[in-house]
Amino acid sequence: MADEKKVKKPKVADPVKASMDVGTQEMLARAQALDIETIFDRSVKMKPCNIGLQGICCKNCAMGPCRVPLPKGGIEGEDTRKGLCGATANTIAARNFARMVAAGAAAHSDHGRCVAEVFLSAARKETDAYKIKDVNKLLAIAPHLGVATTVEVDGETQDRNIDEIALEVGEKALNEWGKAEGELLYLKRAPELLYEKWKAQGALPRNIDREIVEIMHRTHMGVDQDYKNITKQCTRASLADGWGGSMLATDLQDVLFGTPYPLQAEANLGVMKEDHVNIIVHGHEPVLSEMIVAMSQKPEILEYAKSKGAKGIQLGGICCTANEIFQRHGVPQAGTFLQQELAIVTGACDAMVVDIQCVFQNLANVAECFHTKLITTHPIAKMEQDSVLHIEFDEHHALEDAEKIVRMAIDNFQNREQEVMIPPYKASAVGGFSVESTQYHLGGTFRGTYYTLNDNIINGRIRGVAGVVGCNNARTRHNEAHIKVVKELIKNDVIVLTTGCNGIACAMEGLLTPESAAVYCGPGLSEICETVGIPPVLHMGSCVDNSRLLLAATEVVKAGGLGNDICDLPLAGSAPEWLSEQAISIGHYFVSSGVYTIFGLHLPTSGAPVFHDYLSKEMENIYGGKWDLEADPIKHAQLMIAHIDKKRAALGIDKARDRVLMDMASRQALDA
Ligand code: XCC
Ligand code: SF4
Repeated sequence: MADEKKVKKPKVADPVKASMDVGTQEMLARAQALDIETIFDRSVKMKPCNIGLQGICCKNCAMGPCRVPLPKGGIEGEDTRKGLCGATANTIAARNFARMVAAGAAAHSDHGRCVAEVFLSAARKETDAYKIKDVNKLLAIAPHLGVATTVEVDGETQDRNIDEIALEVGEKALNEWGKAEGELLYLKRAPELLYEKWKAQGALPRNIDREIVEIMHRTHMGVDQDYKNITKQCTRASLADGWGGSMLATDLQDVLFGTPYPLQAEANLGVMKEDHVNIIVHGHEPVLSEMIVAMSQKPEILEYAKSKGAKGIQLGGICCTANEIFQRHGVPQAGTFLQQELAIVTGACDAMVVDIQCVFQNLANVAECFHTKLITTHPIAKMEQDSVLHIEFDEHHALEDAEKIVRMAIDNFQNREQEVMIPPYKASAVGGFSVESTQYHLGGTFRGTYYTLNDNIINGRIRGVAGVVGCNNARTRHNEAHIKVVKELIKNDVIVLTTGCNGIACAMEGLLTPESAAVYCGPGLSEICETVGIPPVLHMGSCVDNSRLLLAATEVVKAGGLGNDICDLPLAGSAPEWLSEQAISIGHYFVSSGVYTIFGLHLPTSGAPVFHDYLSKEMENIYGGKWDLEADPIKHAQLMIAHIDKKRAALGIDKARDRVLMDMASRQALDA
């Protein structure tokens, strides 16, 4: 018929190309069958802007956006590209990069501030919901904030009252965000040489907020137009994140909710249960999720769930909320960043509770296709869609808020309309490797230091240490680069410390189990894992917990025998599938702390080769760390290993490793 137009089928993603995870593929196929669009489909429909991707589009004033594309064959001779005001490609890319650092540092640090505020209410006893749980950790961090843990009474030294210490720690901590004078107190926790480098460069952060504000000022039209000077401010702001906002977040969370110790759980969408009320918590701040965990274990709440026909309540986490409650309570990880929509597509998600960061606005559209209640909880993170509920969470009535949310999920259990389809895949995972618990594991009860780890690095059983962290990115196959990079590293005897969505990806792949060592590791690392009983990939928490990696590296320096600074260590950092501005801030504080740091995909610096070279070559001469980029996961891991070997050679311990491998080979020959 004439008026019957041919309807073009919308372009959708190929599930197998979209993710390496079978459960994810199945859920994506289900979403497509139900005509529900997800991020995977949008990623094949919409191309990224190639100029923005290279970091060379400036929209910092109304005369722009000024775009300064890099010619295909690069630039020979003078680079004459300029914006209207004359800003060069280097200035434009550096300013954009700096604004990413500012946003990332702001996100982590504002999270930290929120925790500090809750901490202070707990110390002031204004809330019943939050208490000082880990007194040892409180006593351990107090001196770093200049808080005394003992008092003199009649010439005698006595232990100071815990409540008093907590109060002063809370006040001193909160002061770090906006104090008028001085420098961040935690900087002195770094190796002395590193601290001196920062000082000599004039890169010591003064307070957390100020460095972020200063980036916004400096990158305003017509202010800082020297990419090196802008980069220095990136260092200051990112250090205020890593050694400031993030580290305070980690520490205060540990004091309030407990320092993680190894425990076991499961990971992937298969942790959801058809006959249970499923509550998915997603976002970052454990302030909320801790209360939901506590509430969902209460006998009267479980009774209520049963009265509605459910067998119980199943919690699951997405993104860093998953990491937080996994490392402290063994709550299963339902999935990474890219699986958030798919948790709803199971049809079994009775409530998804979100707070801040990494939450897709499209969750609202997906939730509308099911019975799922989508609940925002944070005053700074709402959604425009009418279907989204907002239950504002406040530490002064936290338990009441959590109860309201959990009861709402339970009430919703009977409203499931669509057929439930939970992909039956999950893996077992061991997590909870804080700096403190790793110390215990590696050193034993009596030693309790990193000496044993150093020893095994020196004798070559462990070739080096890698921090592999960060997000998923819909522009690349879900989890594939994460897993390939990590497997290549452990195969080469490099022990991996993981956080963020990489941690969840590794959990889903079964790499967080001690048993995986025998399957995937080289002989040296496999031997260590077997002897100590640890997985080859140690889960150290969420994005803010990258601060644990900084402190672990510092402990290794202190334990001796591997140089005097973080940059001397056979250590490398990686974010194979990065996406967020937070990742740029993390990358930059790792680099500024002396770590060789490599990202996958692309970096928003490629359009300004001189600025890119400054980050990836010259920065090494200042702090000993540098940026690098490699999209191919195997080459990416090999670059990390090459850096580790370079450091081993500089330390004069490369020979030891040759011997170890020969020993292993001859032993295997004997066995055969
Ligand atoms: Fe977000 Fe922290 Fe990235 Fe995952 S990893 S996508 S920031 S949840 Ni930090
Ligand atoms: Fe263009 Fe300069 Fe304005 Fe940026 S600041 S948009 S380069 S005129």
